[in-house]
Amino acid sequence: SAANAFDFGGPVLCDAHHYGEGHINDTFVVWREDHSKRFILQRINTDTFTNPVGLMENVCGVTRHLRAKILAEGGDPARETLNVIPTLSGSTCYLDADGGAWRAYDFVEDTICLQQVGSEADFRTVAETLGKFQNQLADYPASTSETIARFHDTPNRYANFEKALAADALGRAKNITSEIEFIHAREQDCHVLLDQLAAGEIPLRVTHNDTKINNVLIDAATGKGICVIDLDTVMPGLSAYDFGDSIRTGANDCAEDEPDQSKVHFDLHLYEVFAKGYLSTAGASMSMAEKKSLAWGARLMTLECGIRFLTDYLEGDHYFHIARPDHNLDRARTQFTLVRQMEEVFDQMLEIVCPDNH
Ligand code: ADP
Ligand code: GN1
Ligand code: MG
Repeated sequence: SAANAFDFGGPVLCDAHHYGEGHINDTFVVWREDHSKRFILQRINTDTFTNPVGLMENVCGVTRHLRAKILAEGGDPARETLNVIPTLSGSTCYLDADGGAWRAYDFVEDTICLQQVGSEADFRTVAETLGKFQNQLADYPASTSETIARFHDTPNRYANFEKALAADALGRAKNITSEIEFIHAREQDCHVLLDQLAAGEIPLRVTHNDTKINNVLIDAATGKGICVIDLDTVMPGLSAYDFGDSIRTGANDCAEDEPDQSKVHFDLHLYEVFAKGYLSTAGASMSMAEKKSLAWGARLMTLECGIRFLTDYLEGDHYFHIARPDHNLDRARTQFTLVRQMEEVFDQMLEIVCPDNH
C-alpha cells in the first residue's frame, strides 16, 4: 500500500529486501513497471522520529533551500540534493493503517556510497562535499527545530548511559566492566564542545549531524561528490559534529562493527586528508577556535557514538538495527579503541586543523 501511495508516474514494483546499510530507517527500492526509473521508498523510524510530518517539513525546507543554492551555482538539483516525491494526494509522507510513516525520493543514479574508505581521493571528496554542504546551509534559519532533541548533547548521552547501567534491564552490565571504566574516566571530556559553545568561543550553525561516509553519494564515473543524503537530522549544531562523525567512520581501516579490536586503527594520515578537504571548502568562515574544535569533534563524536551503542546494548538493542547478538557491543568497543588511539596523537590532530595555534 505504501508503494502505491506515491506519485511515481505509473505503477511500480517493489523489491521486498532492505536496501543499503542505514541503522535507523527501513529503506527499499521501487521500480516503475517498465523499469524506466527507480525510487527510494523509506519507512521512517517513528520510534526515533516521533513527528514524521514535522520531520518531512524540515527535510522539504532544507532541500528547497539547497535546490536554490545548487541552481544559483549552475548545478543540477535533480542529482545534487534529495528530491521528495509527493503522495498521490500531495502530502510529503504516507501514513499507513499500522501507524507506519513512509516517504519517497528519486533514486540518485550512477553513484557510489562508501561503507569504508577505499581511496584517499574518495575521502577527500566526501570532505569537500560536506564542507560545501555546510556553506550552502550557512544562511538557513538556525531556528529550525530539532528533529531529535539533544542529539549531540554528549553529557546527556553520558547521563542516559548511567541510567541504563543503573537499570541493567538485561543483566548485561557484568560483560562490560572495562568499557564502563573507560566511559567513566572520560566524563569531563563529554563537556568540552558544549562548554566552548556556551562560552561563545565557537558558533552554532545548521549542520547535518549524521555525516557517516555512507551518507554522501559520489559520482561513479567522475569520482565527484554529488549528493548529501539522510537529511533527517539537519538542525542547529556544530561544525565539529559533522567533521567528527566523518572522521569516526572514515579515518580508519576497519568496519564500524569490527569485532577484532587488533584490526582497528585510527589513521592520522586519512584524518589529515579529510581535514584539508573539509577546510578547503568550509574553512574560510571558521575562526582558529572553531578549527581547533574539529579535533575535539573527532574524539567526542566517536566517544559519544560508543556510549550510544553501549547504552543500546544495555537496554536490549532497541535503537540501532542489529544483525547479530552483541552487535552493539562490538560497535561500542570499536569506537572506544579509536578514541584511545586518537588520544595518543591528539596534539598532532590539533596541529593539523589549526597549525601553530594550539
Ligand atoms: P538511514 O537513516 O537508515 O541511514 P538513509 O536515508 O541513509 O537511511 O538510507 C540508507 C541507504 O540507502 C543509504 O546509505 C544509501 O545507500 C541509500 N540511499 C538513500 N537515499 C538514496 C537516494 N536518494 N539515492 C540512492 N541511494 C539512496
Ligand atoms: C545512525 O541513520 P544512520 O545509519 O546514517 C544514527 C547516527 C549514528 C550512526 C552510527 C538518527 O546513522 O547518529 O552515528 O547510526 N542516526 C540517528 O552508525 O540516530
Ligand atoms: Mg544513513
